[in-house]
Amino acid sequence: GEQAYLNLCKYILENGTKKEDRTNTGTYSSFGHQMRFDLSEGFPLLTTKKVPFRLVASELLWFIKGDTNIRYLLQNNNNIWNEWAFKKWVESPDYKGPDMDDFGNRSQRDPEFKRVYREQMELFKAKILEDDVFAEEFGDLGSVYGKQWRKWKTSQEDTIDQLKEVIDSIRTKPDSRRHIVSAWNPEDVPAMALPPCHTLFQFYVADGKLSCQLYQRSADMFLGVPFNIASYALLTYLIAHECGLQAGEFVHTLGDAHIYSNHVEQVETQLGRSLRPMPELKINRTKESIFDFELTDFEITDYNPHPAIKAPIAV
Ligand code: THF
Repeated sequence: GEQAYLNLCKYILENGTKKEDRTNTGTYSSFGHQMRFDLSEGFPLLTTKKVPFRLVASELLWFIKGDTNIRYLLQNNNNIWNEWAFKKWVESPDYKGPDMDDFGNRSQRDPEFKRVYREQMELFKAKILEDDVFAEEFGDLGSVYGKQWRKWKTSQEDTIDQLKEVIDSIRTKPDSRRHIVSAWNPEDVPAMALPPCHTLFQFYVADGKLSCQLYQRSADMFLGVPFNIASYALLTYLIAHECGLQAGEFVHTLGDAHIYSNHVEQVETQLGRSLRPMPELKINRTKESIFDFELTDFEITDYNPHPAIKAPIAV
């Protein structure tokens, strides 16, 4: 549960190796860890800081739809993937605005640059929302989760709907050891801005309960992981609902588990807080298929977390 998350953060701060990374932010890093969350005890939304469930849910619905364009996220006031699309835009020959090279790091060091960056980002967001042609070209993140889950490209010019197939296999062959969805497509990886962090997940059915294990190759412990836990927990609840099962466990296995050097203070603040009772997830039981759910079909109740803690995202 949440204690396992806090213990791992503490472990990484105390024992992690200082390691440089792609984003030039610097991290404390440790390889190969596992956390378990019993979904029958409640919904694993962290209570030691406020995690915005609305953003977790709209991102998951975006994946489930097979959508890879940030327009849907922006329409739902969700900004968590903006930097990736923005990066493609400012690196394209069509972009004629002020230089945005290395905007993630520079906006943290230079307040004047941050102002210009924010301005450009607002213009970009407005254009994605208003201009269909622009959105088509610059809002699309390419072969990210939605694509690999729903429209995996085969060598026969065909596509595979891994999500639909895994749900069918859970229903018809619950004992199978092949309930797997892979987001890692080696052919696509070299061309991707951000190869999938959630590499592969597997479902498991026993005693009428559905469990899920995720292998995450790279885990941003402070910003990403709380989202990832809630996201896969929600996915497991939804698939369990569709298959007439109870939710069992979410097992979270991590490769490179890291804390960015500019998140250390935030993590220390969080480690000083005490756990509160886990919230509950209510879902609209009149809907059956996970492909029919909308944001208004979910509700989190009894959630009384400690306040949110702000931190910059590494791009
Ligand atoms: N890049 C990095 N560096 N870390 C990641 O975890 C990550 N993701 C996704 C893609 N690239 C990544 C994006 N997921 C937030 C949370 C999850 C994200 C991106 C950003 C974030 O900033 N959360 C804030 C709230 C933001 C808000 O209110 O708008 C928070 O406090 O939780 C790996 O999945």
